[in-house]
Amino acid sequence: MSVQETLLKHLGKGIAESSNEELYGALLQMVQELAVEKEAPQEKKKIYYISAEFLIGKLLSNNMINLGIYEEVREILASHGKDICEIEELEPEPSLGNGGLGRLAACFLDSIATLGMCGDGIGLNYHFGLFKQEFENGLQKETPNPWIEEKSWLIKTDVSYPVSFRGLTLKSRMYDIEVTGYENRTNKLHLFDVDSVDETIVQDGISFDKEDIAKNLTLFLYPDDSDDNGRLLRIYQQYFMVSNGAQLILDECVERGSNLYDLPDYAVIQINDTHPTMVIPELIRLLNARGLDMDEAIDVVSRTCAYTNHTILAEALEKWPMAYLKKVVPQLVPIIEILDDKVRRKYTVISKHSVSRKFSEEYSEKVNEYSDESVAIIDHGDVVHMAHIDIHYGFSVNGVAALHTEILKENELHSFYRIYPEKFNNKTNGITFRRWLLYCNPLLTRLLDEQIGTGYKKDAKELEKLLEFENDQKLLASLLEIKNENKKVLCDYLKVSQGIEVDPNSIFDIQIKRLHEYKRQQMNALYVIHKYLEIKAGKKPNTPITVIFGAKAAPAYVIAKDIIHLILCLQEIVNQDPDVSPYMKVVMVENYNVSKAEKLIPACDISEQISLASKEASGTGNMKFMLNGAVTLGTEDGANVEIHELVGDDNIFVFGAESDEVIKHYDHADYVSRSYYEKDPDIKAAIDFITCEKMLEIGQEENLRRLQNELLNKDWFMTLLDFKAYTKKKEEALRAYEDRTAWAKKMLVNIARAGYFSSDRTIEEYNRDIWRLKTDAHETCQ
Ligand code: 26R
Repeated sequence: MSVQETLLKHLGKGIAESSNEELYGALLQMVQELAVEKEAPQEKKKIYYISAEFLIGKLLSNNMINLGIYEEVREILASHGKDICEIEELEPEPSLGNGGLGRLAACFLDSIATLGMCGDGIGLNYHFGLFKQEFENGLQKETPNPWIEEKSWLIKTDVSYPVSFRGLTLKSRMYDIEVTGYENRTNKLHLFDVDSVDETIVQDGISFDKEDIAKNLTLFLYPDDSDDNGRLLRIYQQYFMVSNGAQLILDECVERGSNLYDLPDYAVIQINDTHPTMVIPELIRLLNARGLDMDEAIDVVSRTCAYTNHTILAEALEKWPMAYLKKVVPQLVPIIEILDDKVRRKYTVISKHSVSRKFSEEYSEKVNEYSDESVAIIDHGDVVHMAHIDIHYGFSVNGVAALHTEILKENELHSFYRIYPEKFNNKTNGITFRRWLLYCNPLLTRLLDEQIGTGYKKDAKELEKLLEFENDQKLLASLLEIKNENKKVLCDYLKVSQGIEVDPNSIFDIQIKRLHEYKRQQMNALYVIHKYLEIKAGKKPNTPITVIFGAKAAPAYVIAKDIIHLILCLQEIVNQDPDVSPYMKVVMVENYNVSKAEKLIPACDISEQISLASKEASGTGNMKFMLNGAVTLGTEDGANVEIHELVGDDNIFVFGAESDEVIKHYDHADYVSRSYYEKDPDIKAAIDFITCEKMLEIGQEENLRRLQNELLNKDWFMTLLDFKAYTKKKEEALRAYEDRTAWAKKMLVNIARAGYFSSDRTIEEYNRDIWRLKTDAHETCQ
């Protein structure tokens, strides 16, 4: 049956006569069917990517692209007067992740299927995704974000497992989402849920009764990477996820022929940060129950699990109080104690709080000193270090960018690196080009197709063919034209969605990511103030600039919310000021999410990647911008370092203290932000402005003063240290933009060198170094 016939079958009436809602429903069913047809046989060994977050975004267009029917469907609809973009808008976005970690997991599933590998995702079916953000009186307000509708991508299965907590056993329900590979097989994302979850217990905003586990277990995605709220519920969620995952994995492996002693030949489990770490003790428990003795179970699990670290921020490194684990999952406690005991037995214990400076014979040559308790699993008898379980009882530990992995080895996880150097490896992150180029930037995609052929879609390195055209005036002009078109589309969208008018001929400078002090949106905001004051004083830029932000703050993260308030106040002051608004506009995009990113990224000129060096593990937005022809303004942090190496000094704007210097400041505790304020009049003026009369007229004094104090007296992420270098570099970038041809060349080099950041490359490396699945010679089960 042709695509058109299938669509008509599902519609039951003519296309022109159907509403967009009806078309959406029919397309969803059709795509679902086509995806199922591409499910491939299970191979002997399989990768299970287990993650508390899968920020998959909308799936309709993505799946149609991967199934190779997008263009055809678009044309069929158009020939009946229907606009595919309007239909796409009807799909609710599944926001089952907070940010980079969740989006990375989604890109990885796409690449695993695209590379024809047998591998599924395992996670939770949150009924409400990350909260919806609304701005009210210049402040962030959080509201629930439902995404499950009658017609949805979720396929209800009859797979169910018992999961026991202290005094409570729940029966799970597995839902599946088809994961289509680009012109390749379909895999699955398994999302576990409980039937008893009750959406009606949500009252005003996003608050709900945290005690009633049967009703709230999978109600919400944990929205905080910063506070203590709902920590117990978080442990319930994590255990529910891993217990279901472990039971599913064991059942599947047995079905494929495993006798459990050979589990590592049948499964590899990639643990996405520490959120799924309890899968290790849970698997050990289950294997033990199925007849393996404790040592055998530990050995088997240790050869099956691999761990990825995504952050060095102390507050994000999970440590669960033993008391909490005893309260929620007492069955894991004796196992964790054994795991801890085994680690401790490798050392000579010299006091209650410190294990020896020396390893027992086995390790004494490798290690002769390390800091107290630094590698223990249970700290001071009452706190469990989740990452330590992963490192001791997994076979691989990886960071997500070259610099990040070096920092793990040399600083954060140094004692572990000395014990297990062979476990450490780097896997620089990547992004799926299907969503972040083919889908979101059709104009650029078409130009590339014409210019270098379509091979780059399967082999991203082929983008380098563009380099031959570095001096091709026609191509350079096309790149500028496409950027301009994309900017116009964004302008229309901003006008309609937020009523803000911006000039498509201005420079689009964009910073979109979660709001966090280390990412330093506050530094960008201080630049806006600085520029505002300059324009007021008569120093007008040649080309106007539009500074665009998009960010959600964790509901309990006070300073992050103050920074949003600052930006919203600046948006009002700058845009309303007739002296300034012709030269500069500020836009804070409401409810930044994957769909908004798809609209913003293709329209960007300058990509803001300004985290304090050493703090951003990798970043992936930086890669998306580069691929779409934006030029990075950034610090030597995370994957920016690799972007810099790939494009060379002329095609990136790098500034600021480097990670060594930053780490020294922390070690010596010698950074004093106030001294920068006192010695530099520009810094002083910008900081003072935060609480000037104009600001207090429209803003909340409490929020603005608190933020100003924070910057002056604490500034933990060294905003003022880098501020001067930042403004200087930004001016340089703005000047460079004036030479259009030279700028177009920078765009070209960025696009051409972005191939390295395809998640296909990342996944190939995971497979080569960690998973070791067969991809060509197919070894199927039984
Ligand atoms: C457990 C809870 C407190 C929590 C902590 C931290 C929940 C979520 C996080 C998010 C962290 C781990 C995260 O998203 N890290 C990001 O991972 C991306 C993918 O590797 C990186 O690109 C990005 O630099 C990093 O911040």
